[in-house]
Amino acid sequence: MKKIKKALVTGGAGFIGSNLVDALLEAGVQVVVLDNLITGHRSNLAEVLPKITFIEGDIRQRADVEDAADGCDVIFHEAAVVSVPQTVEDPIGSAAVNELGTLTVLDVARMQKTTRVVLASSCALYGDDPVQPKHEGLPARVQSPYALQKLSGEMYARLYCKLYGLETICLRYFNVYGPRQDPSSPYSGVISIFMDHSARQLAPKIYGDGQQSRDFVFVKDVVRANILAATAMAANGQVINIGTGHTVTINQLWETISRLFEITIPPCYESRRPGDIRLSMADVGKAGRTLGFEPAYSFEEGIKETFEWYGRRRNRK
Ligand code: UD2
Repeated sequence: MKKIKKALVTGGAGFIGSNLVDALLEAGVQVVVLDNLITGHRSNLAEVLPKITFIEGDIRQRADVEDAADGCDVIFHEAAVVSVPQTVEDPIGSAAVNELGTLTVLDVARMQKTTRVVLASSCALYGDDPVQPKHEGLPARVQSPYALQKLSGEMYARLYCKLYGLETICLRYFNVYGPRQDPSSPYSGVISIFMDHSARQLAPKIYGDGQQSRDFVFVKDVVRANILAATAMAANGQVINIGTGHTVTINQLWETISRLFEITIPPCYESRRPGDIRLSMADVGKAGRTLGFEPAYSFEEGIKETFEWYGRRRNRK
């Protein structure tokens, strides 16, 4: 595939989407953002607004997607209801976004002859499969509406690839963290919550014994994987894990973050979250083979950059 000329980022005012917008602009790509600003923030785009086309609209509205996708050769589909518990509370409302919204994006891409769609999927599909590391050949073990909705998006993507020749790639993100992750909800990513609590000198809650571990992948690596997925020939029609292949326990995470903030606050241990997964680690072999992707950020480097961003954010307030 040739260089990207014009790209649409759905959810471009969100955490991952806005980081992707920055990288696309740096690469000289013309960028359109479609975001309904329900969980995204205009402030995430403050510095780039004059350089992009921003459309406040919704992926559930076909006309909004048509308007935004006009003339784009690539669509990065990041817009979603991203909270697993929120999809448990509202399976129908979240399906309208995560399933029908995704289908609308794919269908508009088909009609407008967009070359390629890169979709954000999730390691949630693996559920509590005990196999480690998780590889793409494992069957889906759906434990939440969120996982089912992401699986449906993947299946539609593959179908559109086969039926209509639309190039599609699904990236299964592991636990993404970094600048602009919003810590404001109890279901926010654990790193954003721990950063926020440390900055305010508050004890964090650790659910369970803290020995559960996650494959934390830095947002700038996820962005790079997206750009590779948009351009790599071998990626068409594939589902690919995006993680690091390494894990960190939640106890280690708090130790690392509290050391950076130079605080010694013991965490409050609470009961394990229902359905919480014990160990989640990505097999990143396929990402290497098909995208030439390897994470550039070690956990320490990513955490340090995230820490610096939360510090700057606090000073701005
Ligand atoms: C992540 C994704 C989710 C889905 C899922 C797939 C995020 C924010 N969520 O959920 O979208 O893809 O993976 O399985 O990336 N924890 C604490 N204290 C806190 C918050 C969390 O101990 O204040 C623990 C939590 O119980 C869990 C771990 O930290 O064991 C990670 O929690 P999370 O909410 O960041 O992400 P996860 O893996 O539940």
